[in-house]
This record gives sequence, structure tokens and C-alpha cells, in this order.
Amino acid sequence: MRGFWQKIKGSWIGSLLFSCLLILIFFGLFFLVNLDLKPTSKNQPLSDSSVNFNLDGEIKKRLNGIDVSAESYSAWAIRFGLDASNSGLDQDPDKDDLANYLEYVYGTNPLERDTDKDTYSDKAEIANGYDPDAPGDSNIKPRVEISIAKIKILAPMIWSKSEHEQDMLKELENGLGHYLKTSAPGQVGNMIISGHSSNYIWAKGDYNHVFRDLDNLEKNDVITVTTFQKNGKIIIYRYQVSEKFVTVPNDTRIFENSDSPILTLSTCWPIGTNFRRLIVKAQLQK
Ligand SMILES: [Ca+2]
Ligand SMILES: [Ca+2]
Ligand SMILES: [Ca+2]
Repeated sequence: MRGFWQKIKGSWIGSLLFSCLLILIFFGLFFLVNLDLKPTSKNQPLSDSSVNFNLDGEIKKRLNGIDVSAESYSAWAIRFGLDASNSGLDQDPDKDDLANYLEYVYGTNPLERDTDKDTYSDKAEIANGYDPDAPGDSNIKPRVEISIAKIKILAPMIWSKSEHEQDMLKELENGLGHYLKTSAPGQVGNMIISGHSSNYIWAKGDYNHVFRDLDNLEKNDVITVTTFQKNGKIIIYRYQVSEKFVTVPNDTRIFENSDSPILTLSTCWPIGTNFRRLIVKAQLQK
């Protein structure tokens, strides 16, 4: 063996073997060092993309009835710098009483109580039907559309500013009327919407017969209420018909409040008269 080493010492084969040995030692050490640095799965810190890994499926289940735009919950949480300690769907890091998943739905900042800085908190604005993300305007309400596929209706909802009949009739020229002081789309309580089933032949506006076919609605039919916020968020609330009845205009059942989000549609009935009301009640799909 010693003879072999002496034989190749100084020869080109010796240099080659020596270089190969150096390379092997170098890569061997590199591999060992890296093995050592690699964290075990037990103490591996959560990477950004795994923080909310299991919340995307959960939010889809929870938001059945409220649709939101394409950004996943995980991507949204990462964009705002939420981490494993404060990104839970029900957590409320900015303590504005609006859980993270609702901040995600409305596109508000989960780390700011008052995203648009108009002095009203995100929660207070949403609960009262205001746009929570409309900088420079504390008074803006989102544009709202109501559609009922079964009776082929697509009409704007007009936020009524008055309880006087003449003012409300004026508003009905431009769509369906949202009764002042009743609930906002998707919010707890009773949201009351009225529309014409008929009107005088000379009456102005495109919505004089909008609720003409309201009587065709049946239990479980869907009424879709879509809100369009200034920040581009489009939120779709789906209500399902729960009951339908004809009654006198001042029946308390029409105005009765609720501890869950409900929708009441009202129109004059029978068509061409003004003595009774056809009422359709619906509940927000969960
Ligand atoms: Ca919050
Ligand atoms: Ca907030
Ligand atoms: Ca605000």
C-alpha cells in the first residue's frame, strides 16, 4: 500500500485523487452543516403562507349567503400583517367589535377601529348601513341592488330619507324604497322594502309595476340584495322567503322587529287598489 502511494505521489493521478478528496470533504461538510440547520417539524416556526392554512375552508362555510371577492382569507391576512397570534376568524385585534372575518368581508382594516377615519367605527357604520370604507365622507351609504330571479326583477334600492308618504312616492320613481330607520342589508333586524304593484298611467319613473308579480313568490324562493362599496367590495346577501300574506297597511306584523336579519317586501294589493298590502317575509340564508 505504501508503495502504491509513493508511486502515484507527485504524478498527475495523485493530484487528481487529492482534488477529488478535497471536493468530497467540502460537500460532505456542507451537507452536514445544512442538515444541522434544518428545523425539525416540531419547532418549525409557521411560515406566512401556513398561518391561516385551515381558515379558507372554514370561511367558505361560514359565508354561505354572503359572497365576497376573489382574494382568499389567507392572502388578506398576510396583506395586513396578521400572524398566527391574531389571524383567527373570530379574533378582533383592533377591538372594534368587528371580527376578522367580517373585516375581510367588508374590506376594512383589521388593525384599525375606523378604517376611513370619519370618526365612526367600522362596526358602527356597517350596523347602520353606512359604507365603512369611504374616505372623506362620513355619510355615504353603499349602492344597493335587489334582484328576484323568479319574477325577473332587478331594481336599485333607494335609501329613503323621509317617512312622509309624498317623499317616499317620489323615491319609488327610481326603484324600490328602503324604509327609513329599518335594518340595513344583512344586518340584524327587519329591513322593509316597498315597491309599486301598479300606478297611475301618467306616473313618472320606470318602476311603476316592479312588484306586479310579487304574489308569485313562494316559500324558499331567493331574494338577492347586493351592496356595492366605494372600496370595490361587492357583498351579496341572499334571503329566502319564509311567509307571504295579505293584510291591512298598518298591521304590526309588517313592522315587527327581529333578532335575526329578515327582509319584508311590501306592495299595494290587489293590483290597482291601495287598501291592503301583500307582504313577503324572508330570512337571511346562513
Ligand atoms: Ca376588528
Ligand atoms: Ca377594523
Ligand atoms: Ca369609519
